Amino acid sequence: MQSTGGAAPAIIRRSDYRAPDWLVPDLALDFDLDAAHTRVHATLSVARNGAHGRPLRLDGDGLVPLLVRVDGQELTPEGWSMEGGALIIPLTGDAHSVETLVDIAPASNSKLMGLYASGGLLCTQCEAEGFRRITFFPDRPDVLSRYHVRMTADKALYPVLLSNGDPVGQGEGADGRHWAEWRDPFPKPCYLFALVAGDLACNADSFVTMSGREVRLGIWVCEADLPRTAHAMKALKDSMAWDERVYGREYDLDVFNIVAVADFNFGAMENKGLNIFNSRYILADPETATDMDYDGVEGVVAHEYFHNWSGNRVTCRDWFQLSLKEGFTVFRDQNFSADMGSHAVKRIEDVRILRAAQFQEDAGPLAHPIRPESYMEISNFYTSTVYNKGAEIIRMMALMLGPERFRAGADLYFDRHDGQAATCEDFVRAMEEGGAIDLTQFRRWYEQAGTPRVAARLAHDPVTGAATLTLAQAVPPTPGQPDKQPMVIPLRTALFDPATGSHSGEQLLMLTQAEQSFTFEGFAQSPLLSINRGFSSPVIIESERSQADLAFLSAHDDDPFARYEAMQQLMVNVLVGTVAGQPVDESTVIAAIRQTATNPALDPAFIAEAIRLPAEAYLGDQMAMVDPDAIHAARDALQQRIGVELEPLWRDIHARTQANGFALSPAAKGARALRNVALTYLVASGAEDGPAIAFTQFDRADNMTERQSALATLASGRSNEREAALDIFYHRYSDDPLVLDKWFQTQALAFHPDTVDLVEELGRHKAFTLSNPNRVRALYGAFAANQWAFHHASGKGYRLVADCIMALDRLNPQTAARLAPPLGRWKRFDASRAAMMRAELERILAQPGLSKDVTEQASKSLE
Ligand code: 0A1
Ligand code: ZN
Repeated sequence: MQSTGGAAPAIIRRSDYRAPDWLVPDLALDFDLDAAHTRVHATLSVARNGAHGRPLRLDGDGLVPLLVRVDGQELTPEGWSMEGGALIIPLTGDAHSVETLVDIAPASNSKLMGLYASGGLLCTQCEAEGFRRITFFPDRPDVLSRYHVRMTADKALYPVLLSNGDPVGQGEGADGRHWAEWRDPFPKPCYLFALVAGDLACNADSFVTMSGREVRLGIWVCEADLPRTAHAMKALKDSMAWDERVYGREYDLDVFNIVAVADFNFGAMENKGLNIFNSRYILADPETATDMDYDGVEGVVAHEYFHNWSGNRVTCRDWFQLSLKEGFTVFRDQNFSADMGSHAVKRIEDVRILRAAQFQEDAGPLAHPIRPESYMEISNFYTSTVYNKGAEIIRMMALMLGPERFRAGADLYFDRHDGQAATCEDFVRAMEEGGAIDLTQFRRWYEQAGTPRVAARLAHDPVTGAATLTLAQAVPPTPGQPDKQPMVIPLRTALFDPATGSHSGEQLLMLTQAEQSFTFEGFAQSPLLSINRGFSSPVIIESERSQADLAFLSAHDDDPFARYEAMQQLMVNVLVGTVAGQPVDESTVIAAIRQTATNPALDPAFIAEAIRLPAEAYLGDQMAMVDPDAIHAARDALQQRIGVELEPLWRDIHARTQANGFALSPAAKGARALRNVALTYLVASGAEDGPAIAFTQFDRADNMTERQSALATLASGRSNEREAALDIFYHRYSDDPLVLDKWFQTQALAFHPDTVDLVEELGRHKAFTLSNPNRVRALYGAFAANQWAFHHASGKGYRLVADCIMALDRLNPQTAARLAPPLGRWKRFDASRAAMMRAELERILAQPGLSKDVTEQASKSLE
């Protein structure tokens, strides 16, 4: 356990970066694998980096050196020392061979960092600082080594032995053991090291690269899961082709392997040539995976594959540069998924995620720039800010440069820094030089946290026909950053002339000052403002547009995102008005929904996004003080009203979108999405046959998308069908962990007055376990995102999540820490709730032996 021993954990600062004292050009690792005791013999060729007299310092976490040798000579205990967990060896020359031997215990590694057991497999997770739990090494991303790995293991238990790079040998040993050797010719930081040993079956395929090399592809899973790997394999091949076509980047080894494991802290990991995945992002078939799951598989397979260039060939100098690889790679996977499906719908989904996770983070105590200045525990910085806001920053550069110049910048970046550990600054400079642009002021996006707010005011002069748009930006204060400088905010903008119902061309307005005005000529009547089209900048736009104007844009804007946004804003205005006790006009919203839902020119997938009510948490974000009960009541009432007023439409859509057989085409997915929204409204209408219709959909569905959404609809109600469906679902899928996660998650997300008690009960269910991160997230992660239930006035929701964090911290601090942020939003709630949330954070911090992961999140959350 990472006990803090009472002392405050050390703070690591970006400004303290120093080049490594020693480099390790070559590393040989010899693993004698066994779940209870694995011996790791490491041979490092070390080279002094520059003229200095400092000793070799090898990071270690929980390791005991059983042997230390320098140039073949065993050192006596006086020849080395330990400092914290690190091994310190004074060395006289400039180059030496250093050997260490340690004994580790994968089976009792519950943190899932380093070498651990999952099911019958042995596998590794090294990013960010897990390699030091395997062997003594300078565990930092700017030390790049060529790896030669040998593994020996029991052949019956572990018939398959995989590591990075290409296989170079294998053979039989004594006592039923066998061995394999792998060599990775590309120097890499140790966070990209991986090995897997186990009884795995392979979906084998191949890909011919643009230069004509054949790459052997393997997706390794347990035998029974093989039929569920086809979608991941297709995604991998599509990604390989896409990176060649769009970025000119080719795969570089003869082998590319992916392994799926059940117990994993994050989504997946881009280890060189051996990606290791959370099984939820590999396995998919119509019976067990929703359309969202299929898209998740495609996106994450692509993300990890794209890291081969943006992350592996060019890696990060230090962990403050994390967004260098993550922001860029998210941007790349978002564009890939858009190209594979619908650009409009993908953009809407990505913005929904950004607003739900990143805007909340940026508005709270854990706000940080995409390139943080300091941390206690780097695992806490795999955040939506680093990933999703990081992607938005790259997207803005791509927009300002245009496709050709952006590609020139990317080419320069990859070519110039291939084989190096680079910085965000290196990336920006490559864009400046390759794309011929000055990004001096734009760099503030790397430095300043907080979501900028842009107030937009349009004034019209009927005499001259001029319309003047005044934009004023403000970046709110965030922890450690009270005062902010103006950002560069590119805003795709169009002005609709009410006389013609159209605009005369979109413009890219560059807002660079605190306040700026732009004038447009030729409007007899005051135009309508369509701004931040395509969500061109990650900002909040504040513009006073009437419901009538929004309704017009929701029906006529030719930018699909702006059209969606107009529709959402219409709904937000009604709901926020209702919560504030103001008189509201629901009829405009209902008419706009009818118009959108019946427009034959629109993609059903887009319609489904546009007509769905905004989430309760998003509504909370629009208010200075969140009243979860009032928000729930208002949203519920509007949903019912829409259900009642348009009931025939919902019945019609629900019947019309019934498919004859399952397909994964965009059209079929769109139809299912729309069908599920129609079902939600139909049941919300209170129609007597609503629950029966939902139950029939649940029962007859030939795919998980329809089955789960019918279950979710029933779970938020009080019908007899509710209990029946939950029971049937549980028994049908009790052997499938990924589907059982859905059973927990659906109940934790339900809009039901008893959700908090139900979650407490589910925490004691025999299928619940703290040892599987997916299960924990399915229950407690989902629950904490259910605003109405989590913020139950009794404070019980806070206690449940705090109890879970404290219990989980003893096993898996990384996953425990990721549950803490919802408790840190106390400033946005009434005094009673805020006090209870703070009390839970204090209770967590008082727990003896708390990890630095949870200590950092909980202590910052109290500030
Ligand atoms: N680099 C991975 C994310 C990742 C980070 C840490 C992990 O350790 C628990 C695992 C995965 C990615 O961006 O996909
Ligand atoms: Zn990544």
